[in-house]
Amino acid sequence: MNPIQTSKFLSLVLRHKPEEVGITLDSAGWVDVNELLRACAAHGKTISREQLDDLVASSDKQRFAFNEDRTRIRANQGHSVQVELDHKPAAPPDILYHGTPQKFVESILGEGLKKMQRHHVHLSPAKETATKVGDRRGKPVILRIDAERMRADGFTFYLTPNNVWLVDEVPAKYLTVDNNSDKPLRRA
Ligand code: HQG
Repeated sequence: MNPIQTSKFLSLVLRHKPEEVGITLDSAGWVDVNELLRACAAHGKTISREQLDDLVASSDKQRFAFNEDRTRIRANQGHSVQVELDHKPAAPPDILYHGTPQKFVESILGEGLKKMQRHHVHLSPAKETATKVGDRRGKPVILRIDAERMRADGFTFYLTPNNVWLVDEVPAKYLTVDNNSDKPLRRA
């Protein structure tokens, strides 16, 4: 597996289907590193400890984290299996962004942003990140979230180690379409 395939496979195992390699995650999403690597190898997906270290260190979005003594690993966010990640509540920036494909916008402006299959709605402090997220599934539209007003109204926000802001939902009244959404995405 190349690093992207390895990252995708570990995302599958550590977020969605640990049973794919016959492991279980603990209640906070952690699994013993040796157990994980043994289980992957037993299912034809050999990953060395060195490859894993490189992946955790270099992942563009810091998808995975080791515990302090580096004996356990988990996904930082994005799970569909039940886990308690213990992200700390924090005060968000005044404005956050969410990128979504055009086809979802009407529904979102009607019923708000829902967490769908994930545990939270994912929001970004940077428009560019939101654009990339929306761009995964079609022409992206950027939504602006009045996070300052949501916080004042009692919504709790959580910050992940990879700078994603999480919230249970965003009711429609806090959402507006960003005017510059239709600018083409500049690709590196
Ligand atoms: C949409 C990836 C209709 C929502 C990304 C999104 C991100 C609604 C989709 C991270 C809706 C859910 C999260 C409503 C929300 N009606 N559509 N009421 N409410 N939606 O993948 O935010 O590579 O669960 O706009 O890069 O797209 O996995 O969430 O389009 O960082 O590390 O429903 O996942 O990172 O899709 O992406 P997702 P997301 P990773």
